[in-house]
Amino acid sequence: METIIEKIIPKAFLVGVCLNKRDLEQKELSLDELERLADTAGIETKGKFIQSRSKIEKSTYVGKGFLEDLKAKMEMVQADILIFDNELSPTQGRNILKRHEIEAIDRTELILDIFHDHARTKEAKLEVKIAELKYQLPRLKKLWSHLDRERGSSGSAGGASRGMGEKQIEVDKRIIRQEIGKINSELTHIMKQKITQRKQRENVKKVCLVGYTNSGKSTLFNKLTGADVLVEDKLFATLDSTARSLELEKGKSIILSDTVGFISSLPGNLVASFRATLKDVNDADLLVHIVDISDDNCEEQIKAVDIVLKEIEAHEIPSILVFNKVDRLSEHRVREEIFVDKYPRSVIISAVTGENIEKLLKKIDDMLNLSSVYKLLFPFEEQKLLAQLHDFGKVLSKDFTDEGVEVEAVINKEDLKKVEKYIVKT
Ligand SMILES: Nc1nc2c(ncn2[C@@H]2O[C@H](COP(=O)(O)OP(=O)(O)OP(=O)(O)O)[C@@H](O)[C@H]2O)c(=O)[nH]1
Ligand SMILES: [Mg+2]
Repeated sequence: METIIEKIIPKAFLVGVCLNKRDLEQKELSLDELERLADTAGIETKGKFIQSRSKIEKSTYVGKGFLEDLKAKMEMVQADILIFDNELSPTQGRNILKRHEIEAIDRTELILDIFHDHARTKEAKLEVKIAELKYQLPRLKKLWSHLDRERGSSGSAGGASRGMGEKQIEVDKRIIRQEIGKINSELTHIMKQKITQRKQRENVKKVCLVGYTNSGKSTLFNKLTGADVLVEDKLFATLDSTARSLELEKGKSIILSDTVGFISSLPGNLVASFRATLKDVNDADLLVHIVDISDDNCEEQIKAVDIVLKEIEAHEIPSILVFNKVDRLSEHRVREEIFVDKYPRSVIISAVTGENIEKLLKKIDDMLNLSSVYKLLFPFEEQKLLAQLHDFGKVLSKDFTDEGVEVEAVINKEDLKKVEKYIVKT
């Protein structure tokens, strides 16, 4: 007899909070992104709600009445979970379940779930495991509180009245910490091996593709190197790093890497756990920052990527801004015209049609050969030139002193003549 296995797709309501009316549009875009995350994780979105309020409700994040109302609506469409577009504290998650009988998860848990499913290499799997364990640590209570209830314990800490659940939590916490320690040493071992491999190709310049998830990094990587890294219209298709040699011109090769994409409000733990995978970013001589120009939120995405680059201390590496998917803009390409003016140092390409790829390769070559870091001292009356430097160079630091403004910046040789007289000899 044939058995039909019905795949049960979890159904969810998505919830965001808006504390300031001016942020409403941004919150809506963020909820749309959460819906894409849910879809990637195999969860169907049944409704999206934003609650406007003046401050966060400490115990349940959103208000009691709002939760009751949501619960009724969820029952009507048989939605099983509530996904919050922000990080819920362990207590808030617990309270929502206990007081309203609603299973609530947050953005972080959803991202962790996707990372869990998409990790392919041993390194990425270990990194995801660490992030999961760190996420679990403060939330263990949820799993064991039933022990206290069953034994009628008051659950108060200390002495003989201490509940079974509480003891179990401590044991578990110790086990989890030991596990994290073990995985960390395994990762250190893998990283050491990688360093040895890298030393052998030290004299080759390294270029790394970075950018928001789904911006087209892997598509460009495959196009340039002939590799077949997985490309998907889903978030976080790539979770590991791949490196390939690429010939810029005859006899002149670089190493190009494709790596995991970033997203706004990327959980700190996750970034910290991905040190080994993100090592390709830190080791690069040049970063190629890919942006999806067809996404209405792309300027916010640039900012989100810059925040993560700063977090992993890669913000001082010279970079090229590349707007991708220009083929998706409508006929008049108004946004392209605006961005050419607004980001004059950027390159606008299509990784699919190949438009402007040659121009990008030339730019990569120029940047690798020609840019270096310079120390400059600008007299106060040269403010205009200093403002221009922000445009044609990459300002790393700025210090106001008695003599003028001390600046450290990455400057292309072509532009150097504009500020040459202010270079400080070291
Ligand atoms: N129209 C168009 N689509 C593109 C272009 N580049 C990438 N895409 C599509 O965008 C989606 C995401 O592409 P990927 O290359 O997987 O993006 P990614 O930046 O590697 O994404 P993650 O690995 O998930 O961070 C896929 O459906 C691609 O086919 C482009 O230039 N034009
Ligand atoms: Mg990718």
